Amino acid sequence: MLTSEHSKRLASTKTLPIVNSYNEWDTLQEIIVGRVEGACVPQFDATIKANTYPKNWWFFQKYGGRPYPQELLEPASKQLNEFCRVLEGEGVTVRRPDIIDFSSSYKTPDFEATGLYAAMPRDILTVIGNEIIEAPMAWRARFFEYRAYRSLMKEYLKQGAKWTTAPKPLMSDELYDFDYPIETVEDRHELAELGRFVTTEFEPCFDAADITRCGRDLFVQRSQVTNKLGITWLRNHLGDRFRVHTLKFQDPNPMHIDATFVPLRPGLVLTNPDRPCYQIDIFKKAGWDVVTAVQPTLPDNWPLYMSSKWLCMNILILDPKRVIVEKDEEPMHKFFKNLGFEVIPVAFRHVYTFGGSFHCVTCDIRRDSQLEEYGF
Ligand code: DAV
Repeated sequence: MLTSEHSKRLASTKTLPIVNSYNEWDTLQEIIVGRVEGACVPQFDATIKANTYPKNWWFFQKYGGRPYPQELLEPASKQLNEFCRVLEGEGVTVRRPDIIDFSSSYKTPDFEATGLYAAMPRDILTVIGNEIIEAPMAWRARFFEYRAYRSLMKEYLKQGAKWTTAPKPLMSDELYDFDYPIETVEDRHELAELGRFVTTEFEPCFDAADITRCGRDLFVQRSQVTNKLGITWLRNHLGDRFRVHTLKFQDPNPMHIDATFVPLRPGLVLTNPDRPCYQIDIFKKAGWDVVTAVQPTLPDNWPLYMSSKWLCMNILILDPKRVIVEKDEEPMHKFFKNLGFEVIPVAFRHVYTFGGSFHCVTCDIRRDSQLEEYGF
């Protein structure tokens, strides 16, 4: 645990602004939970190929551009609703995006595509203090995803939030490496080591889920969907009040940091045993304890088209004592209890099939926190 010496209050807030969150662990008051209604399978292009495994390509080839099969949508929608009910029972205000038909096609001067979903608000939105930032995501299927959140954004704006949209990428062909070779995991390892990804540096792009927040210090990774220019935009935008650090992991296929590296509370970070962090000394020097996640329990035949079994790490922290963990990840329950957490189990595996778990499907709007620093 960190002592008060490591945790320095930088500002004090009496009444919390409507949008207010500086980290992943302070007491949660309001949250957006995504939805799968209207979801469309993305068309199979270079970016989808780079983030999925060959054994799943048939799914995108068969359904790309069409609504998700009903038999996948229904159980996921039920689990999301139950998750909302649990959050409300824990005293959290839950908001949902609008329902949009993501299968309608669109054409810009640079490309044509169909959409994806509003299931993963963590990918598109990040809250830093009282500012909510819409991320310039890299997938063409996500160009118009912001539309599902506009009702909420306008509402938060009227209640005093600072609302920012990062420069929208053109998503012209120059943003992508169409020759990115990805037939094998070895290819991917080699390319990731070289810092080569399916997105180029043509223009800034990032997914908000590649950022994790520890007060004044934000940690971001270069991934298949977040480029260096995107990180530069974020750093320049946030200015001197924040420090944006880039982390790199031994990961053949980085996309979103929240099943790789998860700060749990001041002085404690959860890491992925398959994806060691090259800069872990930043945390050790700051006096943080580093703990490694235990093995996931998801069966090999579970349909996971866009993510990995490490979704077991994609937990949601309600406050430094309470954490939501997937119901069947029993080794993780034990692990969190040993760390002093009360575990709230919620069944969520049908949502996994859409590519995320509790952290991915949410965007915390308000936590009872203020800007602090934690020893970095
Ligand atoms: O398996 O690392 C996790 C997050 C996807 N939104 C993975 C992906």
